[in-house]
Order: sequence, then C-alpha cells, then structure tokens
Amino acid sequence: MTPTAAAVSTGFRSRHGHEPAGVWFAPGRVNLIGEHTDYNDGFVLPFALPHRAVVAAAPASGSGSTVTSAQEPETVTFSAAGVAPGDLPGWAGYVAGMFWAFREAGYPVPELDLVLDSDVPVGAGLSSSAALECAVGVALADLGGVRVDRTPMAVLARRAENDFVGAPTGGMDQMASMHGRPERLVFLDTRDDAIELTPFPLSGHGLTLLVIDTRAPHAHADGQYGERRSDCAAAADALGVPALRDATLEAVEALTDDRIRRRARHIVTENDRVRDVVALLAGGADPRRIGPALDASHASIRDDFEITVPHVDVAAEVARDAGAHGSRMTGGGFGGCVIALVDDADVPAVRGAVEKAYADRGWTAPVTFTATPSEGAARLS
Ligand code: GAF
Repeated sequence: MTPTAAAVSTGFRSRHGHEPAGVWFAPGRVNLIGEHTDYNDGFVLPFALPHRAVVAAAPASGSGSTVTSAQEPETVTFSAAGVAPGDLPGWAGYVAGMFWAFREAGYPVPELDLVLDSDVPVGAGLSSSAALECAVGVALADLGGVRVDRTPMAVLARRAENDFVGAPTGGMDQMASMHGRPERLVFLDTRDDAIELTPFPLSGHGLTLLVIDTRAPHAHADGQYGERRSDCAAAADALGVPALRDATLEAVEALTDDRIRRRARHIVTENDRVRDVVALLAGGADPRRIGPALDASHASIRDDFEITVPHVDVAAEVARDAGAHGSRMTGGGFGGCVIALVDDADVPAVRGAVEKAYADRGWTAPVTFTATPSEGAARLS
C-alpha cells in the first residue's frame, strides 16, 4: 500500500516522540522504452509510478543522523558531516549517499532524523533506489534551506548511486523520479538532460499498461550491467565516436567483433525506436500504434543486448499472444518486470495467461499491477 504522509508521520512520532518537520516523497519509475541508452548519451522514455518512497524528517535530536525504514529491522546512524563512500553497505547507503553528494556539491548538510517507508518493489527494476535517493534529497534541500531544481537534484542522486553506493548506472531513473507528471512520459535526451513531457493518454483510449513483476532475481551491481557498459564503450571506441548516440547503423554493421556489433546495434536501433514512439505520441496517434516498437525493443534486448532471462521472455511473449499490443522487459535486466500495453477488456485474459504459463513451468506466480504516469518528487506535508 502507498505510504501516506500521516502514516509516516505517525511512525516518526512513535520513534522520536515529536512531530517531523515535514514529509517528502519520490516515486519509482517504469521505462516505456529506451533501455541501456542512458549511458550512451541516448534517449529514454520513462514515467513516474504511483509507487513511492516517503520520508518524514526533522533536525536530529542527537549529535549524528539516524535513519529508520519500515522495510528494515535496524536503525542506522551516520554522521552527515563525515560519512564517506564505503562507510555504509546496503539500503542506508542510498540515504547517506545523498548527504555525501550534497556535501560534495557544497550545500549545507544538517544532521537529520529520518523515518522512511516505501511501496516501490525492491529488486524489480522499478528504481526503488532512485526513489529513496530523491525523497531524501528533497527533504535535505528543504531542511538545509537551499533550493535545488529537479535536474540538479537528479544529478546529485545519480552521484550518490554511482560514487557512494558504487552502482555504475546512467541517470534515467533519478530524472524520471524528479520530473514525473500525471499522464506524461519523461522524454529525456541524456546528452544534455533536455526533457520533453510527452502525452500518454491511456485511459482515453481504453488502454492499460500492465506491469508484470516476474519475481525473477535482479541486480545492477552484479557485474553484468558494468560489462554492457564496457561493451558499449568498446564499440564507441572502435567506431571513433564520442558515444554510441553518434554512431550510424551502417558503421555498426561493419564492426568485426560479433558481440560488440550486437551491443552497439541494440543502442542505435533503440534510440530510433524511442524517437519513433515519441513522434507517434506527440503527434496524437492512438497509443496502440507504439506496440510494434515495444516488441522490437524486447527482441533487441533479448537477442543483441542479451539482458533478458527466461522468466521475462515468457511473460513478454505470452502477454503478446494473449492480446497485448506490445510488451517488453523494462529496466536494467536479468529479471525484473515486463510491461504490456493491453486493451482494458483484455487485462484479465493477459494476466491469466501469464499466470498460467508460470504455473505450468513451476515458477513462482508473477505479481501484476496497472501503472499510471504519476507525479515526481515533492513535499507532502
Ligand atoms: C538501470 C539503470 F539504473 C539506468 O540508468 C538504466 O541504464 C537502466 O538500468 C537500463 O535502461 O535502471
């Protein structure tokens, strides 16, 4: 259930014996299309989920900072003034990493008591970590008395993720969490962080975007993500371009190393698909028309980028066979979630078909929910 400001305030009160100074939130995200393009100076098209991390905070009553999460058993303490990369493993690193990133940027960093709750599924490729970082970031800015705009806040959150936690991600997730808007996709050019909010009128067309959480294990920092980054860098190097964003398909097809060629082909064709989808939606087309691009994206991440696993391939294929207009894995890969664009009337059939396919294979049942583009990070109370 989505944590409310009142519930998280109550949690704060029972832990600290007084009211928090405020409550802030930031959402997780689904990426509609544009996978692994964000560290290649490319294009992405995510949207913010209604699922969010919520943080209640106040100036610390002791000499250091504390953070408690409804999802975790222990309270973690750290010094906002001194915490450094390597000090805190696990979930608290995303929190302390924001304090560190603020400090590195020269912003004031007060010691705080924080109480967190989140309904963004963890390990599902829906950016639970970016939600945490951005929620803490907006709280930290308000309580430190500084104004940090949405894009610079996303940049600080990415810094926390890359340089404090040590996950070598791009910047899409934090930008989606900061810039999300109801009924809008966040079309992001990662070369200059330019944003265009693109309409995604699902309900007006009788459409649902289903998220199928395959529950297959998923992790960024497991080496595979970094290997894909290195392959892309090697391809750009071989092509003599600053980033794969600048490569042509013709040049890519001439690369002699088969693996490097396929990695680069995914990036170049995926950038084209993102731009095609944006052109359709910005032009007012029926969103059903983006279905083929979603399918092609899935085939590309399966065959060329090789980041899917059987659980996601089965979900994507079965959803399509059961009537989805398009379906694809979303997020970093190696597990996580599949999205499917489905007529409202076909939702039970698609959900049922995927559940049956999983049961037939003896797999843990998937969890399915509807995703609607939602608000980006803000103060709640
Ligand atoms: C993860 C990363 F955090 C993003 O930066 C992005 O690369 C994504 O995987 C793949 O598109 O979510």
